[in-house]
Amino acid sequence: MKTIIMTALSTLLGLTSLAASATEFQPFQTYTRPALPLNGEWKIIVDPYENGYYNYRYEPFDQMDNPPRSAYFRDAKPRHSGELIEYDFDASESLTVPGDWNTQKEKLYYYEGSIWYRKLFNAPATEGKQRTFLHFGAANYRADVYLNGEKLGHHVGGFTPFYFETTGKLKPQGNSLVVKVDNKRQRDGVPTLNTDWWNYGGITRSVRLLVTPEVFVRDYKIQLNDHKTGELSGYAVVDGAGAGREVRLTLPQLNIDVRATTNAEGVATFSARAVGAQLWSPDSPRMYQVIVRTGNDRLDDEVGLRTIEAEGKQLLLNGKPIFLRGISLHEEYAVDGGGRVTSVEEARKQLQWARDLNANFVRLAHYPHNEHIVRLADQLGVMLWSEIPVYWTINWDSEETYQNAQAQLEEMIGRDKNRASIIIWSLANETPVSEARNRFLTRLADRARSLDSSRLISAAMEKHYDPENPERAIVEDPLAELMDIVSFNQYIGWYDGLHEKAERVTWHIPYDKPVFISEFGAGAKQGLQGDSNTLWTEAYQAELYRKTLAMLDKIDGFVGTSPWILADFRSPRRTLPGVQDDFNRKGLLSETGVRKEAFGVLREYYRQRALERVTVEKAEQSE
Ligand code: GCB
Repeated sequence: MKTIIMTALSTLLGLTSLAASATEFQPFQTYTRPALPLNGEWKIIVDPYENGYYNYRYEPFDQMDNPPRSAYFRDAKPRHSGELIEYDFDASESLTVPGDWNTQKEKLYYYEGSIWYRKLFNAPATEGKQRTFLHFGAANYRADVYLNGEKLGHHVGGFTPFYFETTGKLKPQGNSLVVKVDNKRQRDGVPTLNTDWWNYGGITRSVRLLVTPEVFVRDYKIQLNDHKTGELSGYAVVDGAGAGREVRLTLPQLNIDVRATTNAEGVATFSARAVGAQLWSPDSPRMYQVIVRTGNDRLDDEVGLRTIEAEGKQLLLNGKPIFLRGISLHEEYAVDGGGRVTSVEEARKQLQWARDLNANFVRLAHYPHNEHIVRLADQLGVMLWSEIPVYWTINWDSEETYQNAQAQLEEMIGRDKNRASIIIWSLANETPVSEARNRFLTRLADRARSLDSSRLISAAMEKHYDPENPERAIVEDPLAELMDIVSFNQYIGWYDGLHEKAERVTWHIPYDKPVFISEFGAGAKQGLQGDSNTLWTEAYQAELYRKTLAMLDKIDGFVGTSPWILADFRSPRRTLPGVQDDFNRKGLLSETGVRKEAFGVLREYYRQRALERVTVEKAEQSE
């Protein structure tokens, strides 16, 4: 991860103990800023041997003082008929950005390796001392970025944003932006070699060029500290300013207009009171306009105000108990044969499917999803769980792996910390208990809390059985002590017996905390009819949902669930011909959005849950 601009937000937040690392990330709120999009057609060269990156002695070109013109990032053309250049972007094929490469060209369906992307563009008009930045929503997994033959830097991690300052580096016309994207899986990577999703490669989210004043609002945070008093606090980070710069925070609909002054690091802190604010909730996702200004720069945004807390075994949204009627989701929209979600429309369709299920909560698994869906969830009133890809068996002993995970956590929180919809940051999924793992996740949990105290921290843990009693399931994990909410995945009836087992199992969960079941499910091929004892039929899956929901209802402190999963999704682990054909079939919908029987089972369960809450609220009001 690239350090582009040095500020010391970590110092402000009292994080001086954090060892300086190459992974420090300085969040940049770009979504609502005008920008020149660099999306659309990019020329590409598929380079499995990394021929454009290494010479024949396997020495990287970009670490040489004068990289030869044979390095692809030089984007060269023969200057005369005797010059040997063995590549040509202009004559090469293309891919669309944003987008995964796997579903754009058949020959790239299983490809794992490097592809070079090239875009030519003219510089936007700038005035005076304006600055420019190249911003990438995400590229999976490693991106090396070059502008006009010069390396800007690199970024590791497939699902989070990164950017580079390009002030003074743009030519008025014909800039060559070259990005080498490499999606080879890495043992020490985050995630590691082994996952249950498709390793979509490419520049999967938008590329944009931003123009800012010399001094501008790079980042801000606003949070509601107390739903009763309306007490708000926050900060703004001004880039290019030292101490003494005035920053103004305005929430016009709440008559909030406060000013603060930056400290030496360019950080200004605010506090205010939102009198009479309507709090954000799924029933009423009220959003308020926010304007952060300094000098001639202005950042516009919209935020919802809400609190989320765990108190004993209860989960409280704005001080009131809430049940999470959830569903898990991968960032994949395969209705049209596609892969990664690339547009607001696709994200909206995913959330619409969740709402059709009467869900009020979505678990964004297993990595940070695109910013569109998070912002739509704010607007639509869908609560979210957002996770980093610390999945299964990553290398707990490697400091580099840790720094990578931490950087992805910082980038996720950095981007989305103002989204009311996100109520839970998840640190990990189904990680095996060990000392090294516990140390790793303890560090991550501390880091997450230091960056954001306005959300809950969790991780999807696992269950085991009482050695004396094979039908007594236990959730005990040192990690649970660190979590605000005890979440775990369980597959009774699929990987663990048949669905009738759910009628007998009892649960022992020895924590005075809310309990959330982050996964359960069964595979079903949409359209496959048969009896409810036959695997892969819709009937089996539906019956598993009935029995599992009845079992979960008996768990003390049960505050919600996000079954696995909304729609069938691609995974190379799922090869069974005629049934799976490269898809994990645990969806309640097929990959094209056709409902299976279990969809109706969960929808009805959630309808009842929603009704119960309304009944309780009515009773409270009449007391
Ligand atoms: C799990 C994982 C999820 C898998 C799912 C399955 O426990 O968290 O990523 O896809 O099981 O279908 O096996």
